Amino acid sequence: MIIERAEVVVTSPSRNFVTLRLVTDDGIVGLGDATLNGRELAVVAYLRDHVVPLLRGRDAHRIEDTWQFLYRGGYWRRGPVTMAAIAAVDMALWDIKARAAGMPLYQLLGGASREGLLAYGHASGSDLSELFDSVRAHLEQGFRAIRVQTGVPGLNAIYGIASQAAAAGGGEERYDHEPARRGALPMQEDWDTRAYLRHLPGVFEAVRNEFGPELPLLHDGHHRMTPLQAAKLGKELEPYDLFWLEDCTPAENQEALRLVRRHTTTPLAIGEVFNTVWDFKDLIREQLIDYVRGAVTHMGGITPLKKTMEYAALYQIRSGFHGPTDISPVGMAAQMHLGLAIHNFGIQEYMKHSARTDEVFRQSFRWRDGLLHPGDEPGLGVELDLDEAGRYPYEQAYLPFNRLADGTVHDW
Ligand code: KDG
Ligand code: MG
Repeated sequence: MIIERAEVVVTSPSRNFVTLRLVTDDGIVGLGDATLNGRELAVVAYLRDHVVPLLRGRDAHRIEDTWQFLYRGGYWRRGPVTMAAIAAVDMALWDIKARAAGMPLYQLLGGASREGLLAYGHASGSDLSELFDSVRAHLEQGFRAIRVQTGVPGLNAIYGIASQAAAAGGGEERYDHEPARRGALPMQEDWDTRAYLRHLPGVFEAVRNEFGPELPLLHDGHHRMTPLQAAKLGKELEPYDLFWLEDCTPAENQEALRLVRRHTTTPLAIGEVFNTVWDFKDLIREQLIDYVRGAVTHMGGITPLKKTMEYAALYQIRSGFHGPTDISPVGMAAQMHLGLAIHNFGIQEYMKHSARTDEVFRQSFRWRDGLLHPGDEPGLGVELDLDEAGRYPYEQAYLPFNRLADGTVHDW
């Protein structure tokens, strides 16, 4: 089975998505997600100029060989642009192989290890009453695990608060609180870690008092604390029994997690900006994390993320694949199949895509009783409607950035 055609489709139904579409000589179509939020066109160029010409004429069945060829053959390894491009090829080839076999992909990955995937949703509010409403709304939608983010007194706009992002969207269709805003320049947000640290433990105390001890609660620190600050927060959150504290420190300095670990038993999740197993290697071996946050789309595809999870399984470390709306329906489907198949699945982040996105990408996944299931259509279970996709051309969009009160740029 030969790859006859390869094309890169850019579409922006509510937000930008980059999709690789491979067609084989017997007419099977495979899809791969290559979306890199805020830097989408760099991956488009990488794919169009450097990868598509290498794919035509290759045997579509040789997934491992093609992955190694693109990774090692490029000489310049790793990095988000390269790995998102390779991820799209890998996903599309798994899609093709599973369609050719007439099976949903999870069957080829070993079959289902569970009925469905526990998923967490994003509750947020600028104050406690808004936050409680948001938690209740998520419970009504069936979520059995909830991420909690709140506004911080004195800060106007911070990561993860839906109402602020919706307001900043200027009345455009709201598709959850996607932070990348359309426009020629990024938005500025503000930050003060001491104010955040004073505020957050009280928020979790209030949420526990209101919603009880059972509900799994998560929180994203979004790379903004120093190691000592993260250690202090982890310790102070212990009474509220978090499912995880995510990205407590910037991921580049992995030694920071040794210090955090020495001071707290709050479980740690990290790695949404990681690109390869090498980024996770030491953290896994030293048991400095509890959850692997990699996304199929940014880790080079299903092939390497499956290997990473097999390595993590040796240390009882589980998956928590990154699943915001910037992972396209194709990328989400790929990680749902993987999550269903592996033994050490932990939880799946799930932000619903917009109705417009769902018209462009027709999907077969199910959402029932707080569990996701990728469905039983052959392949990934996603069809890309090219006519619909063509109605939404690319629009420039940037993620925001942070400044402290004195004007210093800070991690966002
Ligand atoms: O593109 C950036 C988003 O993917 C990121 O801000 C979302 O941190 C995130 C999360 O945990 O979903
Ligand atoms: Mg995150």
